[in-house]
Order: sequence, then structure tokens, then C-alpha cells
Amino acid sequence: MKPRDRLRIAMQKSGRLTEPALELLKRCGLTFRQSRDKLFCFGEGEPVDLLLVRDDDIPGLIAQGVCELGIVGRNVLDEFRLTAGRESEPLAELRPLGFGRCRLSIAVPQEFDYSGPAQLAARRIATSYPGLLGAWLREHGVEAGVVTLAGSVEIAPKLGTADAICDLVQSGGTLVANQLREVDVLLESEAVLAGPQNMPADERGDLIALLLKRLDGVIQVRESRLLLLQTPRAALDAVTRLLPGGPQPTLLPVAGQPDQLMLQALCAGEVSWRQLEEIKKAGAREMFVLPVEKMLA
Ligand code: PRT
Ligand code: ZN
Repeated sequence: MKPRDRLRIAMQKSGRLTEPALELLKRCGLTFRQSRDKLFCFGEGEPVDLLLVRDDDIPGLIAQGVCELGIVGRNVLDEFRLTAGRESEPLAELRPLGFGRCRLSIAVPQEFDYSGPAQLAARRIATSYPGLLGAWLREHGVEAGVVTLAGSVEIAPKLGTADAICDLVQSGGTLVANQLREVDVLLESEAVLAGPQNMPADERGDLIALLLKRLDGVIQVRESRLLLLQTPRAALDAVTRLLPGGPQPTLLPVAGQPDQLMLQALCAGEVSWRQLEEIKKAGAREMFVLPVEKMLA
């Protein structure tokens, strides 16, 4: 294939991952010419274009070199890695992205007496993830029948085509509605950035490195808060001890008040009212909690 100087990222055209994936790319400074009904979106700021496809096709497109990166559920990526032929280009999970969380679980009818994987021996299990299920069964030394279905897995026990299922669960509502109960978790999943294990050695490799750096900043920033406060020097130790986790705070003098300090701390997560009240009790005042917009380490 002719080398390209533009990067291509594949993502889900329409589904659970579409909006959060677009939002994430936007935060990384990637915007695209509006053509959401099309397969291909031209990138405006950076030489990075978008392919809008079914999520199941994403790992294959990366493996074939049609695109370099993809945003896809770990469940789909790992299933592909387990079922793709040996000749297929090996794929890597480059970053977990923190949205589209769900788990791949075994669920059984309410009356099924389940005490562990061994209980599934010689039973039929319906799933859209034969690779992941097969690997889990082998790991537990269980021989069971795997019934591969493209969808509507949850009704298989009622239809009598399976004794148990292995499917994605989020709230658990679908299982309850079908009188099923979750008994074992095979995989904790979320959307991930997938790419080739061997990065392209041309400009695209450099672009991927740049994007990963921005992505790390965006992910870190999403959770970070900047805490600003004033504290008497005498209370500094007590205040510092109460600060939520993060790097060492920065201290600045306050003009005209030699016994006062201004403290600036980057916190790794939310700062709650309760935490602020405790810090205030220790002597701090003029406290601000600010969201962080961009971060580049
Ligand atoms: O058309 P295309 O093939 O692209 O879309 P799709 O229908 O295959 O995918 P979509 O949009 O349903 O899901 C895309 C990805 O979102 C999945 O691969 C998962 O990584 C992730 N995800 C997160 C989920 C769920 N949560 C989820 N709840 N994918 C599917 N479900 C389904 C599940 O299969 C079950 O039927 O929702 C039902 C269970 O939900 P609860 O809340 O009732 O437990
Ligand atoms: Zn799909």
C-alpha cells in the first residue's frame, strides 16, 4: 500500500461510543469537516482524518492498514485479537479512555444453581464473544458448548437455545428484564484507543506520538482541579496535610502580608465541600477550586 502522510482514525459511526469519542478528539484539537452521514471526514486543523464505521469493523481496518488508530470497546478489540488469524497485524491497546464502561459477564436463569465456572460444564452458552468466552472456559478447564449469536443473546435461555449467556452488562437492567442473573465477570471493558503494535516509521508515527501526548493531557485534565487558597505561614503544615493527592503545591508570597502565603495545588480528582471545609478549619481562606482546561507536561 502507498504510504500516506495523513493519519486515519476509525470510530463508531452511530452508537454508544460516537458522541464521547468525537468530544475527546475535539479536546485533542481535532476537528472535522461536517459530513457525519459519510464514511470519511476530512480533518481540518491537523492532517488527521476520520473513518465512521461499525465498531466491529474497527480492529480489522487497523490490522489491514486502512487506518492507524481506532476508538473501540476493549471487548471488541480483545475479541478480535483472540480470533484474528496469525497472519493478521498484531494490535495494541494504546490508552484506556474512561467512557463506554461495561463488563462481559456470564449470566444464568434465576433458578440455575451457580457456584462457579465448573457448573457450566457440558452446558450451552450463547454469546457474541466466542473468542473471549472460549479463552475464559479454557482458563478454568471447563468444556462447554459455545453458541455464537450476532445479537439478542439475552433471550437465548428463554428460547431454549442455551442454558446460560455471556454478554455485555452495564446497569444490569437487561438481565433483570429477562430473568437472568450475573454470576461471573470475564472482562471489565471501556472504550480504548487501539493501534498497531508496530508504529509506522514515517510522519504518521510522529503524528501518533503527538496525539498520544495530547490525549494523556486531556485524560489527566478531565479529572484534575486547581486549588488556590491563602494560608497563614503558621498553618501551612496543617493545610498541606489536608490537600487531596497530587504533585507538591506551589507557594507564593502575598504582597504586604509577610505572614501569609498563597498556595496553588493541582489535585488529581474532585475536591469536595467537606474537604474544603476541613482545609478552611485548619486556617486557609480565599479558596478557589478551578477546572483545568489544558495541560502539557
Ligand atoms: O452499529 P454498531 O455495530 O457500531 O453498534 P453496536 O450496536 O455493536 O454497539 P453499541 O453502540 O451498542 O456499543 C458499542 C460499545 O459500547 C460496546 O462494544 C461496548 O464496548 C460499549 N458498551 C457499554 C455497551 C454497553 N455499555 C451496553 N450496555 N455495549 C452494549 N451494551 C448492551 C448489552 O449488549 C446489553 O444488550 O446493553 C445491554 C445491557 O445494558 P444494561 O444497562 O441493561 O445492563
Ligand atoms: Zn457492533
